[in-house]
Amino acid sequence: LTLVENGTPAGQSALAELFPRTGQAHVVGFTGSTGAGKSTLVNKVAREIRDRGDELAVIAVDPTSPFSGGALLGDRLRMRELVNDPGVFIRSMASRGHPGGVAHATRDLVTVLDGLGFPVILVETVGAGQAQVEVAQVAHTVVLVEAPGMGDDIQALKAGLLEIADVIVVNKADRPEAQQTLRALQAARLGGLAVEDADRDAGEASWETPILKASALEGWGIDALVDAVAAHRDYLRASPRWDALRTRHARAEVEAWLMRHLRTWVDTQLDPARIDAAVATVAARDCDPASAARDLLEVLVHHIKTSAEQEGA
Ligand SMILES: Nc1nc2c(ncn2[C@@H]2O[C@H](COP(=O)(O)OP(=O)(O)O)[C@@H](O)[C@H]2O)c(=O)[nH]1
Ligand SMILES: [Mg+2]
Repeated sequence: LTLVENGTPAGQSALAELFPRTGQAHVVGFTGSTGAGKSTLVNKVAREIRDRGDELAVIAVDPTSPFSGGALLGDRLRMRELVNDPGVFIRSMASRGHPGGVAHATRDLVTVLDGLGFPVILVETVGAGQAQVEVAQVAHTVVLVEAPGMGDDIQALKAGLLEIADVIVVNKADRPEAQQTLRALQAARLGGLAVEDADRDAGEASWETPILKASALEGWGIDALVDAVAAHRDYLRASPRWDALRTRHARAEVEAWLMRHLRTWVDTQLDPARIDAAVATVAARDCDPASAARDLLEVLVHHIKTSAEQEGA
């Protein structure tokens, strides 16, 4: 996993070897703001899935920001109930410093765990920015975790998270303010925001995103949440959506790798002196940046072409 996460050649060949065995796992992403209770909830959900008899893996992406340096340890502590269970595999992952970005690294870890035969993989995203939305590129089922008292305008509305949510859960429902959050979310759904049927074929059953209540702290509502996640998986599998998701995920993966290979080419095949020279012409206003970059690209393509010809000769 470390070799894969760091994008090493050994990791890449492991991925290639495992890939044919993947595509079986149900990948469930948990997204939502920091502090909503994702880690606590994922822990309880993992416990419940285990109690129902499935083995599972958990990937927790934690902020590496110096302002929240304790997060990794905190999440590990919360996971404590699970770590002694050999049927559960838990992997914490840094949210920064991956060659292809955090979404890419997450997907690669999912590939490994899927290839190793875990039937369920839970992914907890870092609760900020783009990473919250990107989980939809790897998960079959996206659980949006909301919590009361995080401002009465629903944060997720702004972040575009309601559109990607397959299941919404208002966590911390032990607090009375949860009722208000629930109503706000229901109103947003009535507005049509969370009903996923835009690209649905006529006659195909639609999925109405359920809005649930739970208290991860007190341990209730978990059962219904796991039921909803399983129902969504069954819905996907019974419709062409499972295959459509597979294609969508495959496209995202191929595109991500394409960009990554390009990046590697730029880093290894372009003479840094040439880049410096291009930068100098742009700084001196002798050339505009887009044209300078296009010229470099032509040099790169030419270089790759000639080295391929040399190899062929
Ligand atoms: N009252 C209440 N607090 C909770 C609940 N779930 C989590 N918390 C608390 O909320 C804080 C943040 O939880 P955490 O799981 O780290 O949130 P994350 O940042 O989304 O992973 C912790 O202090 C938890 O104990 C809940 O259901 N009710
Ligand atoms: Mg967390």
